[in-house]
Amino acid sequence: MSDYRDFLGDSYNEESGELDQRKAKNKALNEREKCNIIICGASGVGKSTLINAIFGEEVVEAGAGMPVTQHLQKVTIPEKGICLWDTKGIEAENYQATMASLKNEFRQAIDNATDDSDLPHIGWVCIKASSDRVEDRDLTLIRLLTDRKIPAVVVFTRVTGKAEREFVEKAKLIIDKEFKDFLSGAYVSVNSVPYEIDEDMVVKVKGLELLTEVTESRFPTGKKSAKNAFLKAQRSKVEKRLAAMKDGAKKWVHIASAAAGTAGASPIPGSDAPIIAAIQSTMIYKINTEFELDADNSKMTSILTGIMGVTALAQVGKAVVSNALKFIPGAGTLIGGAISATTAIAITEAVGHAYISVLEKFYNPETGEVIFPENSERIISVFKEVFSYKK
Ligand SMILES: Nc1nc2c(ncn2[C@@H]2O[C@H](COP(=O)(O)OP(=O)(O)OP(=O)(O)O)[C@@H](O)[C@H]2O)c(=O)[nH]1
Ligand SMILES: [Mg+2]
Repeated sequence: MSDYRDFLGDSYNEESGELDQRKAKNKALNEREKCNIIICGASGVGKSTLINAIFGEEVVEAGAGMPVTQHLQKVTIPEKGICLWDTKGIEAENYQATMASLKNEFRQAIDNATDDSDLPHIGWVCIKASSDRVEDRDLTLIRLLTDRKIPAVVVFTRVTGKAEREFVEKAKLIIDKEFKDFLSGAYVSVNSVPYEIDEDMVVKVKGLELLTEVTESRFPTGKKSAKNAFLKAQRSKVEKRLAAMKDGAKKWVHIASAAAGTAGASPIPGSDAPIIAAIQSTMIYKINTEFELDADNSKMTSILTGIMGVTALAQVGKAVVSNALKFIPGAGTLIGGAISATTAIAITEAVGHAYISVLEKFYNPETGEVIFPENSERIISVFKEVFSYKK
């Protein structure tokens, strides 16, 4: 069980009783579960389009692109907990030299990794279904992953019609000759953007949900947190996304409650309340992070203050609210006196679960996003409805 000091880190100043929101937010981002995905494929096969289709429009542009090397680019998106490795410049001409240098760069990137968080957890190898044949370079790319035992999914892109589907069937047979055991049927056909054949004939987007499902099934048992990070980040299966976000949030509620228990159990000069409020506020930042919600500081201040206001009475049970009522900037309004470990745990759990329900209420299943209303009062009033704490 972690001590409340570990949980708060340096975001909380015990002397002043202040919580640094920016630090709390960054700590939450840093401690988020993470997933690294390598997306391999020749130039123009639709890697970027696929990434945007799965993770949301803005991803490729939004990520801080770091051209690590000539043929590998790493795009890290902290708020989504993902890092995408994208292969670059794999053209038909001079492909032998290109592949040789990609292999080299890949080996270096892997050798330089200090731990698992620097390694690709899963790989997508993209092959354009409107190609004439499976190219050597495609097989080489799959081999790059198999050599490193990186679980892979072969993604056929631009599957828009019969000819493409026929290509896919033939390609699978060829690829299976070498990789059947390794891939065990992990082939997915997608059309990442609507394809207009004619004004009145459009091939819809398809295959994205299946790609998410197959990808999910490819994570080894030991890579649970990478899998969770992937499920939270993707937007093709919003119900899975919501479930993964809720699971992640619940884990933090559990950890925060235990931390609040350690605060309740420690002799703290003055009052426990500011620390418990700081723990609960930190927990709320963690939950926001799990839900990919980035509300600005002033909004979060009013939400946190509102929540602490609702729970202030609960924090001291039915006792008279002491006149030592203290306002902690960014942490909320609280009361003097000691709080027992049991009470601290129970209230923190109640606050956490209620806040998760609030986010769920504002979750839009169409877009997979939480959208808070302008008016924070509405958020607080939903919180009041769902908060239940019985002494
Ligand atoms: N219809 C259809 N078009 C696609 C699909 N994927 C990609 N495209 C189109 O193909 C073109 C190239 O796609 P990109 O996503 O830029 O390809 P890329 O693999 O990222 O290319 P590089 O970054 O240059 O290596 C774009 O015009 C896309 O709109 C698909 O699944 N269906
Ligand atoms: Mg691209």
